[in-house]
Parts: sequence; structure tokens; C-alpha cells
Amino acid sequence: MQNNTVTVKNTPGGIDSPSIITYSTVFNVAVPYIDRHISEGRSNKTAIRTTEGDISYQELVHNVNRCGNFIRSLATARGDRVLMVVKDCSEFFYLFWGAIKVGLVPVPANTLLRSGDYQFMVEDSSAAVMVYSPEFATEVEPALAAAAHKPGCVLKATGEGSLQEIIAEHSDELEAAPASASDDCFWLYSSGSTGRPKAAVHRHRDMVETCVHYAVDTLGINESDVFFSAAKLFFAYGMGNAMIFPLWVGATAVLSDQRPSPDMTFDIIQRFKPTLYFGVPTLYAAQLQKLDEIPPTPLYEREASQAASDNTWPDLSSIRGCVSAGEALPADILRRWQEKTGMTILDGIGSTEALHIFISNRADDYSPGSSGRMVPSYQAKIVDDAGAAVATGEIGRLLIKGGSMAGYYWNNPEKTAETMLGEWVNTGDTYYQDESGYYVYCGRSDDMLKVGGIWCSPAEIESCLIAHPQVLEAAVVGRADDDQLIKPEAFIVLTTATDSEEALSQELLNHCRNTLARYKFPRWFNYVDDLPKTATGKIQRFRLRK
Ligand code: 3UK
Repeated sequence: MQNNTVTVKNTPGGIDSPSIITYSTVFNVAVPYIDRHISEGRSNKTAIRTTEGDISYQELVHNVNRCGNFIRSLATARGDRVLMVVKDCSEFFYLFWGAIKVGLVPVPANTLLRSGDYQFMVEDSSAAVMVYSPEFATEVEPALAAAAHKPGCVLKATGEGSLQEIIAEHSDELEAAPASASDDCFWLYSSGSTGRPKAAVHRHRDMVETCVHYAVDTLGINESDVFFSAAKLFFAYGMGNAMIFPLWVGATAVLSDQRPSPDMTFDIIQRFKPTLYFGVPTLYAAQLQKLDEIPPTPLYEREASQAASDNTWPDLSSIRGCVSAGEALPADILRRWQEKTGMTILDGIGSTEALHIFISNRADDYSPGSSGRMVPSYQAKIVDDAGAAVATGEIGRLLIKGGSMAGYYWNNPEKTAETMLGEWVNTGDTYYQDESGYYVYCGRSDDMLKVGGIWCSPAEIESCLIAHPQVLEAAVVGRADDDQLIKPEAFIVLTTATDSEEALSQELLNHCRNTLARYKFPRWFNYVDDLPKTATGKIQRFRLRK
């Protein structure tokens, strides 16, 4: 087999006989995802669309090569990390693939975090190179100043003197560094319950597994698709949706650097006409609310080219598939979306450790309120506290196994031992499998929350609240809002009584703004005399949830 190639043998037997993937001995994944498109004749095809313009496959390949040549010129060594706090833009692609192509390890980070988080990541990864979008300077620059480790090269992604300008001077030709399918390829940080993020280390082969078994064999993507993901590229979910999947089939990705909102997403959909749309439940709920405010226009009056404006129904007709992940999609949101748009939403559960979705609904086989069935080639086991498999219909902890799993967390043997159990990965979720074989989510087995699809650690929010002089004790739990979506709720014991709870809640919210990412802010504050605790003094969050 030729170097840097992968062959896929489709065995159309569905879940029972998954496609078989074979990797060449020398395998750098940048070749099939980037270089291959030229030999397959896609030079002039659009790879990326943004409001700034379109990027062809030819330009993509050249810029990835320029970027790779530049990073290599920085006296970096094989395996060195390139930390990225980069918004959704084409430079994200150049950096990520340029790094992989020269044998470096890109580490895309959540761009919504605060300087404390970035300081930790700079130190934990001991990054050799750090690139950030100027939009995030206020959080990234103090992190770099405070960090005990200083990256050899720090650079802005765009603007004056940036990566964008520098790479123009480098050669657009580059040979991929030798690697193998099981070599470390990139990292993704995921939040831990103690607030300290942990980097899941992924191999070159992992993304191929998600493309073949989920994107192609489950979702049915193809070369003519146009992908738009409201979830950003730095999430494993968004990275699959808007970069890895389209590049696998030679399709087109649409990127927006704006905060996801109903207006933003409807506007992008009308302008760029994606065929596949990827959202999270909180956003689907907000989009539905927006649609509720628009008087239904009869189909024959809808103008296809109309820009999204406050009172016209957005034209969603380009979309052939909607996907949801990140947190459970309530059946009612699915029902209302079907009613309003005539489309279904395919809910699937994925994780940073698994890289993408491993249990999913399908267009021809779905059950509202469930996560669906196993994606071909993945296996699940629902176990009790002793590790024994439970009977159908009984709730237990979900373990999964499959070809895309991160093998370990960087620099964190304790978390690795807790999560990676031989071939099995502990998801931290509780599930049951119903009589028809669908997997149904029942909540986390730890206290972690998913808010708008993003991790939230109650402990981190509590320690922020406790730092306020008027807060003696704090406990944070998840509470379902009117759309059945989980948001943080705070229970607080005060040092001294307050005469206005409302004013205090506002002040606490302002206090949260200093250190917490916005999605972590409590949506409700309750003032209580004491918190329920165990004999050993541990807060009983399950009692507050009631
Ligand atoms: C929860 C869900 C119920 C669940 C992700 C798609 O979310 C992703 O990765 P994360 O590491 O979080 C993983 C955890 O999130 N979760 C995700 N999807 C669902 N719970 N129903 C769902 N559909 O607790 C899981 O353990 O942030 C999602 C693709 C790639 C991803 N990384």
C-alpha cells in the first residue's frame, strides 16, 4: 500500500458488519485530508466559505504547506505542541493541518475561556508555539504574562504582523513528515469536575474512524454537501462537523466567527445554503422561540433569497439534515422543530475522548428523546457499580469502545486511569437501553453539567461564588429551564443577611463576570440558611436538585 493512504471497505451490513479501514504503515493524516484533493481534481472546488470570501482546495493546500513550513522554521521538534486560541476562520485550518503535516501537535482551545484557564493550558501543554485571534487578546495576553512556561513563539492569527502575513513568505510546497496511524496527532482539552482541564490525546487514525463510521455510514454525508456547524471548531463536535467531515469527502465548509444565535444561524443558512446543519439543543430552543415570533408566511410567498430579517420566515430549504449533540435533545424540542420546519433533528451522543458521535439516531431510524443506536464499529456496555452488565431497561453507567478513542490524557495519569479502562472508556453518563434497542440518556454519574452543550463544573462556579465576601457557602446544581434544558442554579448561605436579595444576586452575577466564562453564570440564585450535607460534610447536591 502506498504511503499516507487509507482504504475503506464498505460492508453494507450496518451495525453488525461495519466498514473496514486499513492504514498504510507510513501514515500522516494530513495527506488524505489535505493533499489528496489535488490529485482527485478538486483544486478549483471551494473548500471553505466565510463572509470574508471563499477558499479553494488549491489555496487550502498551499496555505497549509506555507503554514507548515513556517512552523517548522521555528526550530520546533517533532511532537511539540501548537496551542491555538483561534476563532472559526480559514487560518484555523492552515495551522491545524500545517502543524500535523510537519509532525507537530495542534491543541485547539475553547475560545470562551478566561485567562486562568489559558495560563493552565500554556503550562500544562508547555506549548512551543501559541497562536491566538486578536479578539481574545484580553484573556490570552495576561495568561502568557503570568505563565511559568513561555512558548518560543507567540503570534496573532490575523491582522498586522500575524500568521496570516508571515506565511505568505513561505513556500507552498511541503512533504508530509513520516508518521503512523497510531502516533499522537492532536489534543483537545476537556473540563474536569475539579475545574482543571485535561487534554485528550488523539492519534492520526481517530478522525478517519469518525468520518467513516459516523459521518459517512450513519449520517450519509457526501461530496456535494455544504456543512454549517453552530458549534465552533475548537469543540470536538464542531471540528468534526465543519472541518474533518467536509475534508474527508471533499465537500465545502461554511464558517462564521460570530456568536451562535438564531439571527446569526438563520442569516448564514440563507446566505450560504448549507445542506447539513449542526446545532446544540439550547440553540434549537432559541431558534424555535425566534420562529414562534414570526407570523407563518405561506410557502408560496416565501422569497428564497430574502435575508433574515426580524419578521420574515428564514429560508431553510437548502438543509437536508439537522444534527444535535452536546447535551440531550428533549423530545419536545424535536417535535416542535418538526412541526415548524418539517425537518427532523438527529440527536447523537459524542465526547471529546471518542472525538465524535458514537451513539446516534438516523434519518431512517430514530426515536425522539433517545440518543439512538450504536454507530457501526462502536460498542457499548451499561454496567452497575460492580462493573457487571445490567439487564435491558435498567439504568447503569455507560462504557464505550471503538477505534477513535483517545488513549490517555496528557500529564494526568489519575484521570487516565479513572476513564480509560483498558479498551473501554468510562463516559461518566448513565443510560439505559429500551426494549427497541435505543439508548436513553439519564444524566451524569458525576456532578458535571452540560450547559448549551459546553462543560460546566459546579465546583468551579462554587469556588468563584465563595470568593465573594458575603458568601459563606455555595452549592451549584443543574436545573431544567422551560425547554427542559439544564442551566446552573446557585444555593447560597450568606455571611450576613441581606436586605435586598435581588440587588445581591445582581452583584454576585457581576462578581462571576470577573473570572467565569459567561455560559457558567448561575441563572437562578437561592438564599438558604444551610446546605444539606453528608456526615463527612460533603454537599448533597442530589437533595438540592429536588
Ligand atoms: C454529554 C450528551 C446526552 C454527555 C461531543 C458530539 O459533547 C461532546 O463532547 P464533550 O466532551 O462532552 C461529552 C458529554 O456530553 N452529551 C453529549 N452529547 C449528548 N448527553 N445526549 C447527547 N446527545 O455527558 C457526554 O459524556 O464536550 C458531542 C461530538 C463530539 C463531542 N465531543
